[in-house]
Amino acid sequence: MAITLYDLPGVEADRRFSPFCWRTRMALAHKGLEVETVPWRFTEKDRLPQPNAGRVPVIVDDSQVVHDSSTIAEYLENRYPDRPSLFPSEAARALTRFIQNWTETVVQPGLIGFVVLDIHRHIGPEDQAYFRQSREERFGGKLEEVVRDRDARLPAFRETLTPLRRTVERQDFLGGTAPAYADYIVFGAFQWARAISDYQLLAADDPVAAWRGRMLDLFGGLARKSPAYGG
Ligand SMILES: N[C@@H](CCC(=O)N[C@@H](CS)C(=O)NCC(=O)O)C(=O)O
Repeated sequence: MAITLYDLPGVEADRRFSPFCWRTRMALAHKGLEVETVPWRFTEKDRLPQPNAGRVPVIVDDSQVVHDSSTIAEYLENRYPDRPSLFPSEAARALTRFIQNWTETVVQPGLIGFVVLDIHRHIGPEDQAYFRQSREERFGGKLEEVVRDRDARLPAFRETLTPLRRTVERQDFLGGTAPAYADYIVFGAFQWARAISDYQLLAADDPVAAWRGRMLDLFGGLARKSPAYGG
């Protein structure tokens, strides 16, 4: 039976943009597991299966409900040990935490400042007021103000990607010759931006863009085929 994934859509049900859900989506594909996705909007807290933390991803596998992308990755690894591994060694599993923390403290906070207004523009109208209010509280200002100087901030943002750039110009994936869960964590952030915004975050000749292209090609072009405004 297919695993059910609750996933965040834009105004169109098939535009999936959550960075955390993309981690799970890629992890399920890596394991070769069948998935049925359920579009879930920010304001539909009551529609999530229990237990949950009011956030997606949430998966249902048989009757087992698992939430939080990291917990889901661990669950899939333990439940399906004979499928391709998300963490090719114990060391990889430990080092993936560093990648996750870097993504969540540097990459994602950097990215949101470029795309937050586009998210507001492209989510369902029923979610717009909630999104604006919750994010303006978080940023302490209007979404329009948050993105206003984004062109000026772009060089500094690109500079923060140096550790990733210096890695993927020497090897195809963070996992080495093959992708691993660490790649899906970082890729989720870029796919988030790409799905919901046409803002060009990466220069065409950036090795990070080449790596992102390799990620887009995985699993028969799973992410590339998904609706996106970005290239
Ligand atoms: N730590 C969680 C974070 C999940 C998360 O923040 N998801 C966002 C979507 S990208 C969400 O559901 N937000 C609900 C809200 O803001 O109300 C994970 O790794 O799964």
